Amino acid sequence: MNPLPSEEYVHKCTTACAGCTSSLSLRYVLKAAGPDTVLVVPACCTAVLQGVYPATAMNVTVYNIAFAAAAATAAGMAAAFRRQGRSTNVICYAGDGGTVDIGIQALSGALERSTDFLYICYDNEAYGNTGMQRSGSTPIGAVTTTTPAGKIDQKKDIDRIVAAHNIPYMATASAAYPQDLYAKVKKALSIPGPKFIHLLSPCPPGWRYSAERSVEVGKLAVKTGLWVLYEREHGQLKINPVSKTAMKRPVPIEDYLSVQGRFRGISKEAERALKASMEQQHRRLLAEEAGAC
Ligand SMILES: Cc1ncc(C[n+]2csc(CCOP(=O)(O)OP(=O)(O)O)c2C)c(N)n1
Ligand code: SF4
Ligand SMILES: [Mg+2]
Repeated sequence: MNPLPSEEYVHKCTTACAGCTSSLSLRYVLKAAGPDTVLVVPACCTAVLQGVYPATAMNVTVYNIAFAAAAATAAGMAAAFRRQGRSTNVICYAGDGGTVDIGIQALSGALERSTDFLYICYDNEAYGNTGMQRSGSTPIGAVTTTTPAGKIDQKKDIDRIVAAHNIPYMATASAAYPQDLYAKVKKALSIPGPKFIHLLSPCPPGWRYSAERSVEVGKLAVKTGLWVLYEREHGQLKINPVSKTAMKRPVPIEDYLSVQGRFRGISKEAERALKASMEQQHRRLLAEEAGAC
């Protein structure tokens, strides 16, 4: 296993909560992207944890933009850079609320117009920055400040929505698997056109577990099969070996749910629905990988 580059583009002075995997993921993303990168960040925790100039924690250019406009902004920026003959990476780093709900229109437009950029959705499964309200990406059964009895709707499947745009590269990843995340960002940035990476980002205060367990929670998400690591390159799906193993011999999902306070008291019905949609996703992905659909 090769060590990741020692260069740091996210300094230690972020204002992120202890154990924040959104900021940890960003650290790996920028190690892969390098200094010739502009980050486009809508309203979200990242817009706060980056700090305020001149005391910013970021060592690349960051463009903060209104919630709904990240992908539209990135599209204009990428077009301007390419017109100037510059290969600067344009990366949107947006939360799940800013992606699956509020920014979805701009995202769809940018994907459809073959924008040469990478869109990363870090998914802490709620509107974290404003106190953990439910988003379209919150899983069924999870308690948030606006779903005190547990969310009654299923998580929106943004990956299938993105896949319907037939973009050249998309992947799922997790900071609990840094080498994999790094390699996927590198690959994405080597491919022209629109790319999308969906990161599961465990969030200690929102998910209600203690900060030192973040990597363990990220690994449990994968080992239970609830978060499947894969990539789809020019329509060819490849599931990571760790997720293949999880599909065959999963760790019980109760092990993932029981370490998080947001699932305390989850109903049997919601747990069954969570399991059923996971199994359906596995069948769909395995069939696609085998070329059966
Ligand atoms: C148009 C608009 N509505 C609401 C807000 C308030 N707001 C700022 S960040 C945020 C939550 C963003 O959630 P998400 O995109 O999931 O990112 P996270 O905070 O979880 O990192 C909200 C509701 C805003 N800035 N602009
Ligand atoms: S609320 Fe969650 S995502 Fe936001 S900074 Fe804290 S740990 Fe990170
Ligand atoms: Mg969020």
